[in-house]
Amino acid sequence: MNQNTVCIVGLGYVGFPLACLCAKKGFKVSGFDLDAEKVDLINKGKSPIKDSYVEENLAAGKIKATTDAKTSLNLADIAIVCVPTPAIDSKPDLSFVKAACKELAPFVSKGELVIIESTIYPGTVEEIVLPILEKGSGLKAGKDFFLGHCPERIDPGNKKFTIEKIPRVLACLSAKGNAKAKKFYNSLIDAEITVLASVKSAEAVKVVENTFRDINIAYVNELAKSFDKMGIDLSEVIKGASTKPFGFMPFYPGPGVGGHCIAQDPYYLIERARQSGFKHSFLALAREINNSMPSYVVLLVEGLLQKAKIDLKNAKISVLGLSYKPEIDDVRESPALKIASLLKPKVAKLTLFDPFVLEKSNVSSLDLALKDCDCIVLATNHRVFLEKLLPSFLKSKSVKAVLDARNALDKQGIEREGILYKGIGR
Ligand code: SAJ
Repeated sequence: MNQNTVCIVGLGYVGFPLACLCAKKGFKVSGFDLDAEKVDLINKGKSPIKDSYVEENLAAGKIKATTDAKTSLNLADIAIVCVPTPAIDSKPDLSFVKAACKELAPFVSKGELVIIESTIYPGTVEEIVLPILEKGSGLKAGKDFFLGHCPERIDPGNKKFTIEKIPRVLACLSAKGNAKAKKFYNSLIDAEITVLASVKSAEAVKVVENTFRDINIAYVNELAKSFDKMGIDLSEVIKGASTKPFGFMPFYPGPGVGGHCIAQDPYYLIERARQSGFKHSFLALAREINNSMPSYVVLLVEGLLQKAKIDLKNAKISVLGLSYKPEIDDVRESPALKIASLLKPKVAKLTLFDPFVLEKSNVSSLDLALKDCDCIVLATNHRVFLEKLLPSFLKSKSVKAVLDARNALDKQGIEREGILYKGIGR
């Protein structure tokens, strides 16, 4: 199997770690991407994404990246499509998948295995991908070449579940395709590879597992709003409920849901179901609740400043953390950026600082971020913030109020220093 040439179409957060893993496992690897800068970096043995696992497993020089379809796609025995599938105004956008398949189609050869890893909705492979590949290649899917879906499950920044340790599910149009795909992923992944009965089931798995997360986060976010009214500390309640060894799974309220997975994948399921005549009102409501959290945070900031007798229009606020989750630099759909844009027109001075996202920060250090600041908004619970933002340190910086949008700081200690504190449901 490892004598095969693998071509990864799309060398981003999903495709590049996959290309590194294929090279590490001995495959000949070519990568195709439209971004010449990214291609140039990779050919210099550098990573186009900040990810410690990837940087340690770069397989420097073993990935031939190019922006020219012919030189990469032409040689592939196995082609894996890992292009973005965003949601634009809550609607799925499959334009990148279609474009990638149009590039790939003329180079699909007999016996080739084509796998879509991008998150797609059920029916995409058979109704959208298959016609493009058959038309462009003149070959029959499932007979002349093999076609299927293996949803990506990469978790950026997760050092425990690195790409080769994450179980995968897949399904191809034919039994032969299933066998070839299972053999390929078994040669890469040190975890269970499950073959499902249909491509549509495999397409549904990813949107279901990520929608599961979205509705549960919406659940605790709504609880946070209600417990703020009732004066109950939700973090205490979740801690208590988590002592139940079965039937409960903790999720945590926050400033909203960011990232390119959980914030977007539900729209793929909602839209496909709508096309099929079913309205997912519950899933849509969960999206609304999570999307309402940045404004809720701003409302809490206004209440906090009122308590501190600070006029909003004269307030100096520092938003700490810009990425959508800790220890990464990814700001896609980040609630912190939404909070910043809502606060900006309302306050006298808005400082932004994230050590992982210096290019969007307007100061270069935490000290500078806290200089002459009335109120901090902790939007991303990076470890370095939890270590530094101790009550005594905040006191020393004459911070008057703390809006802890991650319920991550020492509430009692901060209040003991005479600093106002508000969490989310806390
Ligand atoms: N979030 C909360 N409360 C929670 C959990 C998450 O507010 O209890 C927020 C996070 O702060 C973030 C967003 O939701 O803004 C998404 O968080 P996430 O932990 O789901 O992280 P992602 O978006 O990187 O999700 C990925 C997903 N992986 C894939 O889609 C392949 C997801 O399926 C994983 O479950 C998740 O990583 C993970 O477990 O870390």
